[in-house]
Amino acid sequence: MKSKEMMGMKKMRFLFEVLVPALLTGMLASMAEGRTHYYDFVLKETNFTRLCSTKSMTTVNDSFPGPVIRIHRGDLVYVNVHNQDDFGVTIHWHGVKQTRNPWSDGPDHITQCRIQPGTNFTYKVIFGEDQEGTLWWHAHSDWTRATVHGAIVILPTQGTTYPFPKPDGEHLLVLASWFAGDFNEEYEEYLSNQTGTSFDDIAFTINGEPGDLVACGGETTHRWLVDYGKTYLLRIVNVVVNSELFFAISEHNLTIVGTDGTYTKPRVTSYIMIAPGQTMDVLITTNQSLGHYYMAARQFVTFDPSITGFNNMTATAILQYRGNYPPPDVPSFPINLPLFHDLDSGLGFLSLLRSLATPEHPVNVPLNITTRMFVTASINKVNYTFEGTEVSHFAASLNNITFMDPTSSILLAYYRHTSGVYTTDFPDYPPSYYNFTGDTYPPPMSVLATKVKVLNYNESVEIVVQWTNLLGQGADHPLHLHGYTFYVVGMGRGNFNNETDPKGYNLVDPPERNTITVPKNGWVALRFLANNPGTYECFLRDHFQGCRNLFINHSQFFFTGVWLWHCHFDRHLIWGMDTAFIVKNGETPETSILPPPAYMPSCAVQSLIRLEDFQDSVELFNEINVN
Ligand SMILES: *[C@@H]1O[C@H](CO)[C@@H](O)[C@H](O)[C@H]1NC(C)=O
Ligand SMILES: *[C@@H]1O[C@H](CO)[C@@H](O)[C@H](O)[C@H]1NC(C)=O
Ligand SMILES: *[C@@H]1O[C@H](CO)[C@@H](O)[C@H](O)[C@H]1NC(C)=O
Ligand SMILES: *[C@@H]1O[C@H](CO)[C@@H](O)[C@H](O)[C@H]1NC(C)=O
Ligand SMILES: *[C@@H]1O[C@H](CO)[C@@H](O)[C@H](O)[C@H]1NC(C)=O
Ligand SMILES: *[C@@H]1O[C@H](CO)[C@@H](O)[C@H](O)[C@H]1NC(C)=O
Ligand SMILES: *[C@@H]1O[C@H](CO)[C@@H](O)[C@H](O)[C@H]1NC(C)=O
Ligand SMILES: *[C@@H]1O[C@H](CO)[C@@H](O)[C@H](O)[C@H]1NC(C)=O
Ligand SMILES: *[C@@H]1O[C@H](CO)[C@@H](O)[C@H](O)[C@H]1NC(C)=O
Ligand SMILES: *[C@@H]1O[C@H](CO)[C@@H](O)[C@H](O)[C@H]1NC(C)=O
Ligand SMILES: *[C@@H]1O[C@H](CO)[C@@H](O)[C@H](O)[C@H]1NC(C)=O
Ligand SMILES: *[C@H]1O[C@H](CO)[C@@H](O)[C@H](O)[C@H]1NC(C)=O
Ligand SMILES: [Cu+2]
Repeated sequence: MKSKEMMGMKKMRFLFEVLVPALLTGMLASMAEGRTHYYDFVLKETNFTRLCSTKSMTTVNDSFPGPVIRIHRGDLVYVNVHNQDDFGVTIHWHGVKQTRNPWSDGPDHITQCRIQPGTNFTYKVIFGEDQEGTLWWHAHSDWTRATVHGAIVILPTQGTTYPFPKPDGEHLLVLASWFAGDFNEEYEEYLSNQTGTSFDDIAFTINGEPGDLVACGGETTHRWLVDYGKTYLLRIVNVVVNSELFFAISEHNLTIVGTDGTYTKPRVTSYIMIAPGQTMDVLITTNQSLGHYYMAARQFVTFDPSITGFNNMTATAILQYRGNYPPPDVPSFPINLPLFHDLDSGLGFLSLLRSLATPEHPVNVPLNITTRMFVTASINKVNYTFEGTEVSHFAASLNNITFMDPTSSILLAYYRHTSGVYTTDFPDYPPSYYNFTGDTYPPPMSVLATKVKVLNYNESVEIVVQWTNLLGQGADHPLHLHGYTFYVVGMGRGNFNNETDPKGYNLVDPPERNTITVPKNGWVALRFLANNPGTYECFLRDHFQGCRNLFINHSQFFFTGVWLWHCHFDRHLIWGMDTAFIVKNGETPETSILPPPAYMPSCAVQSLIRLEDFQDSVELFNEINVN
């Protein structure tokens, strides 16, 4: 019997149980979480003409650089990646913290298998609450990132503003590599060459164009039109594959206000040094005579050029004032752009930066360190047996461990002949201490292994990374950490002294980065709080063994992310200068990894795996991740 009363009660209950909470969460969500954006990325081959020749290359939506993701702080992003190319790819959201969500972090075979040709996969891109400024996205499989990349702009939360006077306009510059031939062919060739000297960027580009100073460059040089008497926010991203760059604008100083999606104290400089993986937000005031001014980028070379050679090409774009004036024959060139081998300008620039450290943009430097690591970063050699013959090969290492990765490593051939299983004993200290920056050193042979480091939730971590001169061949190493930003509390030349150097740490306003250069002949000290869980466990319907074994031998499994830590020179990455952090879950659901998405790309070539079919796996996943 339906009485009026009951109907009324039902209505009330509906109101209170459904509508009111829905309204409330709706309101809260719109206040706290911002908007949700959906992007479609279509990955396919397109012809591009540069340096007098045409080649086909893979880009997103036919654009080089690719589309910009433009959001406000606190927004959520979904990117549906449609792979219409003929090889598999993954996409990484560089610098995005992906809070509790390593599922969408992207590195090939570390957090996912590739999105296979003809399939699509949707990434959920979760930014850290405090991230604001400029980041970027790129492919994270092979070296496809050379052409598959784009910027991410994070504007202040709706209703708030920048920690500096609102700029009159803004502009984006993506500094990239240009390779001569077919990318994949070159990569294969590189893998097969035992020296690894054959494959490097042959030119650099600014917003896709190498500029006036190269053959066939002039017509399409990137131009930025500005008005006199304004202040612009310029967002600069270095997506180059194997080089750090100096960048300057003729007769215009740059005021640095942000790096890697965080704000810095304003610093006036006539040039910047920017490593692959880094972003920099700078203000420029257009108060010079009406005219054309070059914006120029050239390589900062820290390796021995007699061994590897180097790309001495300078990429240019033009800053052009609007107005009526006779155009100059040639724009003026930035005389402050440092020369290729200027180590002092490189290191000097790094020590310039400070966090903003205001109540709105605070620093939270861990002070009570619970995990300490001292890690050497080296170029060295490894020997392994390939088809019965002992082969000696260039490699790179962290604490003398050359990370074996089943796909991106040059050691693939070796790997296929072993049953590698990852172990959690990545060493906290190097096996021996010597004069790291000296001219004599121990045998430059590292150990091939897949070792990762385990951190408990909320551990306060300090890592000092020491550059070494093994083989007499070290360059800078721009190390990038996934899932986190860290504070750069110290940096110096020579060997790190663990008694005196910590006394000089900046624990007040150290810069916050996701990528930092370990300087040639020097060291760098980093700190972060391990509060973003990422576990490395793989699981199969009825198997649970080491992931590496599974990867090689089985097609149907999935695993979630550890946070990769690696050199952002891809040449060093494929030589094994990487490891990963497992960060365990905290004790509550809010401090644990998010549940897996409904689909992940399958490691079998054909298709996606429907994770929901693996009920027992999900249970296993939950079990594994309790601690
Ligand atoms: C990329 O191209 C697809 C297909 O043309 C389009 O639907 C999509 O909106 C484009 N994405 C971006 C970010 O421009
Ligand atoms: C790309 O250029 C090559 C020659 O360089 C040509 O054979 C091919 O048809 C072009 N492809 C497209 C899609 O235009
Ligand atoms: C693939 O794209 C379609 C729409 O284009 C979407 O409905 C589907 O969810 C996508 N699949 C995955 C796994 O992201
Ligand atoms: C750039 O800054 C330096 C140091 O502050 C100053 O001496 C110089 O005049 C500035 N140049 C321009 C073009 O503003
Ligand atoms: C141009 O602006 C910069 C930054 O505000 C300032 O330091 C400089 O003195 C100005 N130069 C001229 C010529 O007005
Ligand atoms: C760049 O290097 C090439 C080859 O070593 C050399 O011929 C050329 O003069 C160099 N150019 C500049 C600007 O240094
Ligand atoms: C530092 O951390 C350790 C381990 O978590 C704890 O026992 C100690 O009380 C902490 N010290 C301070 C000063 O917070
Ligand atoms: C490594 O292999 C080379 C030959 O490729 C050999 O000369 C050298 O002695 C080997 N080193 C070690 C430590 O096995
Ligand atoms: C380490 O080697 C460098 C370069 O040869 C030298 O200048 C320095 O004095 C050495 N340090 C020590 C402690 O021997
Ligand atoms: C690295 O390990 C190898 C093999 O154990 C050893 O021969 C070598 O001396 C170690 N290198 C350093 C720098 O400790
Ligand atoms: C400090 O450095 C010395 C070598 O300079 C090393 O022997 C010692 O183990 C280090 N101590 C710690 C706590 O890392
Ligand atoms: C690298 O190896 C390829 C063969 O795979 C060869 O054609 C090429 O000349 C080699 N390049 C160098 C620089 O050794
Ligand atoms: Cu490196």
